[in-house]
Amino acid sequence: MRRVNLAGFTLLALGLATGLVVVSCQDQRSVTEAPRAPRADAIAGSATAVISPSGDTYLNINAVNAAGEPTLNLYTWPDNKIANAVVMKFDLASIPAGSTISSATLNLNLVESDGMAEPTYTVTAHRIVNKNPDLARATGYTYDGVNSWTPNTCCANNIPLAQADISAPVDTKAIDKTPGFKQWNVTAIVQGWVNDPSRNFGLLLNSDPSKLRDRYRSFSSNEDPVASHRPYLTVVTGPPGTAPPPPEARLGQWSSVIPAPIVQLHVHLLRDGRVLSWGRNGDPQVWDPSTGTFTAVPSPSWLFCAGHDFLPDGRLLVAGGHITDGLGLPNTNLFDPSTGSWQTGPPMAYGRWYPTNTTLPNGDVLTVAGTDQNGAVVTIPEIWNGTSWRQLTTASLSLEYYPRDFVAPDGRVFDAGEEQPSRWLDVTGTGRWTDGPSRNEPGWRSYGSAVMYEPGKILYAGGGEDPPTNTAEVIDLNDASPAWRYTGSMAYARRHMNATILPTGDVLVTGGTSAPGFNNFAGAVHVAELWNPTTGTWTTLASNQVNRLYHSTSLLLPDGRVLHTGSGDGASAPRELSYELYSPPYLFQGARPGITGATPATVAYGQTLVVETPDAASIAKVTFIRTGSVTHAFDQAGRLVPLAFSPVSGGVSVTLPGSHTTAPPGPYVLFLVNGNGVPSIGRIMVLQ
Ligand SMILES: [Cu+2]
Repeated sequence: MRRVNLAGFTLLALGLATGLVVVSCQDQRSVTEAPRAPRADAIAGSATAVISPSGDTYLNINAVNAAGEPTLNLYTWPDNKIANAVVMKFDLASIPAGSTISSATLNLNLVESDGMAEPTYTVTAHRIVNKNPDLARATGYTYDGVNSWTPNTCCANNIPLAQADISAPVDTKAIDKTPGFKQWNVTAIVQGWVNDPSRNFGLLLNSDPSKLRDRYRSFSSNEDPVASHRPYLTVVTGPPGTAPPPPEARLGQWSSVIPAPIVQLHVHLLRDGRVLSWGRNGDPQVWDPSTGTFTAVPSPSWLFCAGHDFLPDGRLLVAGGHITDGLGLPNTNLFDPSTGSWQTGPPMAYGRWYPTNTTLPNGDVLTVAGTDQNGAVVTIPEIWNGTSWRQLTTASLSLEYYPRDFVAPDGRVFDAGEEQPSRWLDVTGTGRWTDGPSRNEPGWRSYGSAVMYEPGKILYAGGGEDPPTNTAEVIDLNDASPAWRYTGSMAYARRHMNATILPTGDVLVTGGTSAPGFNNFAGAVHVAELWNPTTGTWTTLASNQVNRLYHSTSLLLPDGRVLHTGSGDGASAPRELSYELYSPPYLFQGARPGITGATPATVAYGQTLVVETPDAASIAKVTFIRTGSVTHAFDQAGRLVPLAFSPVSGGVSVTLPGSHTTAPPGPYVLFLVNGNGVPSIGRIMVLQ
C-alpha cells in the first residue's frame, strides 16, 4: 500500500531496536516552482504574499525519503501511534525583516482519506525546534545518519519521528474527508521565523494519535503534477511595528482547564449570579464565578436525570430524578438561591427520568416525558401550580427523552424534537396534542440542541446518530403557517453539543462529536462555532481542550463568558471533573458598555426601567436572556427577548416584556450591547 506498509513495517520495526530518528542532510532538491509573487493587498498598510514550499516531505517509520513523492501523508499505525509526519520548509526572504505578521495560513490540498467511519482526523501544526532537517534526505529512521533527533517513547517501538523536536501545536484542525484545500493558522510560527530567520527549521504536521490504526489523510505535495494542487503559504503582513489585531478578537479565547468536584451535567444560572450544578455522583454544588469556589448543597433525593426550570420567584423546580439507569423518581425538589437550601414538594403522579420542564406563561411549570419507577415511558404530562401537580389526562403521548420544548407566542407549548415531526401541546383543561410541521432533516436530531433565539423563533442545530449532522434548521412560530427551513450548516457535524444564546443574539455551539454511534470520542469536536441569526451563517472559533460529549453542558454567565463543563458520568465515558470558560470575540473588541447604579432584583411586565450607563449613545441593542437551566444538550429555559429602549439623561430607558408568552415569569439577565457588538456585564432581574 502507499503509506505505511504494515507487513513491511512490522519487520522493519523488529530490526530497529536502537534509537531511531529522523534523517537530514543537505537539501539538493530544487524548488519546482518559483514562489508565487507577492502582491499588494487591497487593505492599506498591509500586503499579502503567497509562498510555495522550498521543500516538503513526509516521514514514515522506515529509512525511505519521500521528498520526491506527489503526496504528503499522515497515517496512524498501529493503534494510537503516529506513523507519519509531514515536514515542510518555506523561504521567507520576500517578507521584509521586522514585519508584523497579521496572519499566516498553510493551505494543503486533501486528495485521499481512509474509508473508516470517523468523519474527521485531527491534524496539528507545530514549529520544528532544535533540529534543522534536510528534507531531501529526511526519513523516519535517523536524523543525519549520525546525530539523532531526540528519541522518546511516544511512538511505536520508540521510533521518535522528531516528536521531541517540535513545539506545542499552534493550530489543531479536524480534517474531514471532502477533497480540496484545508487550512491551518500558522501565524505564530511565521512571526517567529520573521523575527529570527536563523530559527526557521520548518514546520511539522502530525498524524492523529487519538485514532485506531489505518486512519489517514493524504495531501498534494510540491511534486503534484497539477500545479494548482500544490501546497502554499499565505502570509499577510502589516507595516513593521504595527500591532496585528489579536486573534482572540476573531476567535475568542478559552481558559485553562479548571478542576470541578463533580461532573457538572445539570447546570443552572441562579438569580444571584452563582451556578448550581449536579452530576450522577456526589453532592450538588453551588459555584461562584467571582471566586471560583464550590459549595456543596446536598439534595433531599437523587437529582440525576431530572427536569428543571425556574419559577416566577427565582427558585428552581426540579422534577423527577434517578433510581437507576432508566428508572425515575416522582420527587419534587425546589432550590432556593436566597437560602442556598432545598425544599421538597408533593411528588408527581409518575416517576420521571429524562423529563423536560417548561415554565408556562402563568408561572406554572409543565413537565413532560421521561421514564417512571418501572422504566415505562410516561405519556401523561403534569403541571406544577406552585403547590401541587395536576395531570393532563387527555394529552397522552409517548415522547422521546428530554423533548426540546418551548412556550410559543400563542401560549401553547411547541415540541421541536428530537423526533422529526414537531407538535403543539395545549395545556388548558386536561390538555391536548396536535400535529405540527415536520423538520426537513430526516430522522431524529437526537442530542442536537435547540434555542428560542428571538421570540417565537427556534434554531435546532446538529443531532442524530448515524451519523450526526452538521445541518441546522429554523422555524418562526409567529408565521401563520410555521414551517422549518434550513439555515447555514455548521463546519462540524455534532451530537451531544450545546447551543447557548449570547448577549448579542448570536448562538454559540460547543462540544459534541461528529462520529457515528451513541457517544463516539473518535469524532470529538473542540472547535466552537457561532451562528448569526441575521445572516444564517456560522463562524468557526477557538478550540477548547477537553473532550466534552454526552453529559456536557454550556451556560451563559452574566459577565458574558460561557461555562463549558461536564461529560461522563454515563455511557462508560471518562468523568470530566473540570470546567473551561470561553470568552467570545466580543470581549476583545474594545471597551464594554458600563451599567452604573443599581438595578432592581424584581421587575414587572411592561415596566419601564432606566438603566444607568455613561455609554447610552453607543447602545445599539438591549437583550433579556432567561437564565439557563441546561442538561443533555438542551437549555430547558433558553430564550432571548430583545427589549425596546431609548437614550435618556444618564442612561437608557428600557421597556420590559409586556407579554407572558414572550417571556414566561422568572429570572433573566439584561445586557446592554453597543454598536461594536460588545455587551455590558449583565444584570439579573426576576420578571414577575
Ligand atoms: Cu444522561
